[in-house]
Amino acid sequence: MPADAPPLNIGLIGYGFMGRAHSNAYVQAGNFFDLPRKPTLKAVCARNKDRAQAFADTWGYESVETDWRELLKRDDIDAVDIATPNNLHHEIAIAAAEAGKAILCEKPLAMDSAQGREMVDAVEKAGVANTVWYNYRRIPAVSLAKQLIDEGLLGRIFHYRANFLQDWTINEELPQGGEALWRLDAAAAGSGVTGDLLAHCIDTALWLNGGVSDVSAMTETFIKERVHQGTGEKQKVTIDDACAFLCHFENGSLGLFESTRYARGHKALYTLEINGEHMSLRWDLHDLTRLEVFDYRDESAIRGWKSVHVTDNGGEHPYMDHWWVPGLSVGYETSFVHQVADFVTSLDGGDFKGPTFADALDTQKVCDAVLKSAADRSWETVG
Ligand code: NAI
Ligand code: SOE
Repeated sequence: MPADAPPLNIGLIGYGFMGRAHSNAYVQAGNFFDLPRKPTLKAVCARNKDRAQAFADTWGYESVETDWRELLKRDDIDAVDIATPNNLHHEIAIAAAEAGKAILCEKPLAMDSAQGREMVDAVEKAGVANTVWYNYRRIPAVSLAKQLIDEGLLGRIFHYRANFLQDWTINEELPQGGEALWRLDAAAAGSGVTGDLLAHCIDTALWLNGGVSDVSAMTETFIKERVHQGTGEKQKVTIDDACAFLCHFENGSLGLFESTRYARGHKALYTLEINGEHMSLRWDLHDLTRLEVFDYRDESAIRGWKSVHVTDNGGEHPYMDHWWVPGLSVGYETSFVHQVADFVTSLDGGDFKGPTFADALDTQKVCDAVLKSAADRSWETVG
C-alpha cells in the first residue's frame, strides 16, 4: 500500500469474536495487499465504555463510542462495521445507509428476508458500498473451487452437499439469552443453526452452484426449555438445534445440507462436496488449505483423489501470492483479510465480487424457506 494512501476510517460496532476477527483483518490487509485506501481504526462502539476503551487500546482504535447512533453521526467515519448480534443488523444498517456510510455487516444479513429486503433497498437507495461477512468464500481453497467450476472443468453438476457440525449446546444446564448466549435466544438470533451455520453453507453453495429453487427441511430442538441468562426464568427454546434439508438447484443439481450443535466431537466441521460430470471437489474447514480433486479425465492408471494444497503451488492459487513462500500455511483469519482487501479495492470504482447485501438476501430467502418447510412439513419454493 502506498504510504500516502488516503484513509478509510472504520467505525466498528461490537467488540466480541467478530470484532476481533475484523479488526485483525483491517490491520493486516494493507500490509499484505496493495490497497488504494488505508483501513484506519477510527472508533469502536460498545455500550460499556471501559470495555470499549480496553478493546480500543488493544487494537489501536483512536476513539470509543457507547451509542452506535452517535458513531453514525460522525463525519470522520467512512465505513461502519456491524459485528453485533443478529437482531441489531437491520436497524443499524438502515441508519448507516441513510448516513451515507459504506457498510460491512455480519451474517446472517437479518432476522428474516423481509428485514433483508429493506436493508437491500436502503443501501441501493443511498448508493453506499456494502458487503456481508460470508468469509468462507475467500478461503483460498474455496476460491479455487469457484475458479475450477467457472472454468467449466466439472462439466454438468449433479450433486452439492454440505455440513456444518458443532457440539457446544449439548449440556442442558446451558442457559439461553444474555450477552454471551444470545445465539440460543430466537429474539436475538432469529433462528438457530439455520441462520448461524447453514447460512454460511448456503452462501457458499449459491456462489459455487447458483440459485436454489425449492427446499424440503426438517429441524429439531432437542432441549425444549432453558433458563434465560438475563431473567433467570425457565423459558421455551424456540431456536432450531439441528436442521437438515434437501433442495433443487436451478441448474438441475440436487443439494443436501445438514447442520447441528449436537454432533459430539465436532467444534466447527464445515465440509462441502460437489460432484460433476468430469470432476468432484471436496473441502473441509479443518484442513482449510487443501482442495481434494478427483478428475475422471486423468489417465486411468493414476486416476484418484488428489490433494491440491494451495500453499504448495508457487502462489498461483487465489490470494496465495500475497502470503508466505510455497509450503507455508495460512489460516482462518485470512478469509477476513481477503474480504477487506477485495472490498477496499472496489471502493474507488473497482469491481466487487460480493457478497453484497443483495447476495446475502438470496441466502436469507433460502433460510426462510428452510424454516417454513420444516414448520409446515412441506416442500417450499424459494422466493
Ligand atoms: P459476540 O457476542 O462475541 O459479540 C457481540 C458484540 O456485540 C459484543 O461486543 C456486544 O457487547 C456487542 N453489542 C451487543 N449489543 C450492542 C449494542 N446495542 N451496541 C453496541 N454493541 C453491542 O458475538 P460474535 O460472535 O462476534 O457475533 C456477532 C455477529 O457476527 C453475529 O451476527 C454473528 O452471527 C456473526 N458471526 C459471524 C461469523 C463468521 O464466520 N462470519 C463468526 C461468528 C459470528
Ligand atoms: C457459532 O459458533 C459460529 O461462531 C458462527 O456464529 C459463525 O458464523 C461460524 O463461522 C462459526 O461458528
